[in-house]
Amino acid sequence: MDYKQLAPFSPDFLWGASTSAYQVEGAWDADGKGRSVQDARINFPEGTTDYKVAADHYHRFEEDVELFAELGLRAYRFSVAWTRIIPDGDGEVNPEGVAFYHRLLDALLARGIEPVLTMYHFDLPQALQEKGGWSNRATVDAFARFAKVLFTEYAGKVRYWLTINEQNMMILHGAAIGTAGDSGDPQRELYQQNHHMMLAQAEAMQLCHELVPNGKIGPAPNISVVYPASAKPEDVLAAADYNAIRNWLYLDMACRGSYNPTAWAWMTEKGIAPEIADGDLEILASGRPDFLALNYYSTATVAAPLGTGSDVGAMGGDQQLAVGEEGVYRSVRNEHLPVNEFGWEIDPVGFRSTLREVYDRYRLPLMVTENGLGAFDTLEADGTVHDRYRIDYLDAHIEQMRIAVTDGVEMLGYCPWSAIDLISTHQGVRKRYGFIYVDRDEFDLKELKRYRKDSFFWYQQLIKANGSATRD
Ligand code: BGP
Repeated sequence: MDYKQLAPFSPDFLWGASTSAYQVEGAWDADGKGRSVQDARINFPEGTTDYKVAADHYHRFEEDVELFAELGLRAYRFSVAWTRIIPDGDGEVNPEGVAFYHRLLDALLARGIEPVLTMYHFDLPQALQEKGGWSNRATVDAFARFAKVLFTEYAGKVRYWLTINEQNMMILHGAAIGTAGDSGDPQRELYQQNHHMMLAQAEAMQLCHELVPNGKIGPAPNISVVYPASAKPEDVLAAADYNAIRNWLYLDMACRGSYNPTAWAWMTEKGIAPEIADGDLEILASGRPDFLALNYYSTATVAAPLGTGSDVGAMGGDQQLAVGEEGVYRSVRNEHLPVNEFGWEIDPVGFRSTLREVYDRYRLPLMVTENGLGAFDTLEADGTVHDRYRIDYLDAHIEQMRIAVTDGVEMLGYCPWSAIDLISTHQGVRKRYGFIYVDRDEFDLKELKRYRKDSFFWYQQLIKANGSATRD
């Protein structure tokens, strides 16, 4: 549908930007912090850095928050490192870790920036991992306890809470993100982990409503609509199946407290359905989100599977590249879409479709907590960074989000990835996303000086105009 005129963004729309603890903070063992699975990780791709120093935000957060304020951010989405708060995951609380996030929150609030706090973003305490991680049901209790500490400490300072970042990607790409266990049946193990994370999330949502007056909480999966490769009925069905497995399994559980029937049938067929203990269904039904957060980078396109033993069209193994599955769907390249330097398809219209679809299904306000373009930026001799490609990407997505608002989607805010350069999940520091350039290489830390990119000034203007500068 085309519109003669687009609806405006609401005056209190949360224009923000995002980061996550292990990718930005560094200071991996400072002030009593325990090791997380990301600190313990050894399988970094050749030539890429670990997370020990990252952007050193832990030591430079005041300077960074000052820059965020200059950028005009109305919200900042960040994650708390579980291992700063409870170093071994389920033992003593570390007062220095707790104090760090108080300082960060105070700095944000003093500048009128609304904090959006992710409780857990890929960085499970290594001590819990050694006890079985999410395969061990005790991790559910550990998470609930951690959640209680966060709610009690930060209730007066944080209104918007996110439970688990991209739970669906931790399950779908467990091997790449580091959640896959070492049992002989990784997929079965992953879906048991998924069940445990669902329980943990439901408990956290319930606790938030008890402990945080005016608190709002939601999940933060990576959601994107799945297109059928053609109008062939079998392709359409394959897309519906993958939509259920990739998206609705997670959001149905968060919003409706029950398993998506198609996803459940798929798990049963494959023999990977989780064990459900007495009382689990009640716990799952007891948690309700107040809003839905979602990360969006790209769409996926799939076709009907071919016969046994045939190609499933695996396109790689990271969070945006669908891997096909025999008998279910075949991943295909969408010839209508360009790709970025890392092979991710770029699809702003798919962003509008995704927002509409999610809102139609669940009727809860939406917040975008990631969207952005990873690229190799160049710092010029005069300290400028000309990242027109990033501006184009963000501008096209914001335009489609505005059309989605005109379609009737209730949007709370938009927090692109990322506020400042940080370490990518798979491709080191060279794959940059930030509005602020951090001068370091993979192994040469230089001075970690901050520079404003062209996208910084562009986003600053866009926020000032409440998102309408370039198109009214
Ligand atoms: C999301 C993660 C982020 C971030 C982003 C970009 O899946 O939630 O942590 O890493 O993707 O991905 P990458 O860093 O692999 O380019």
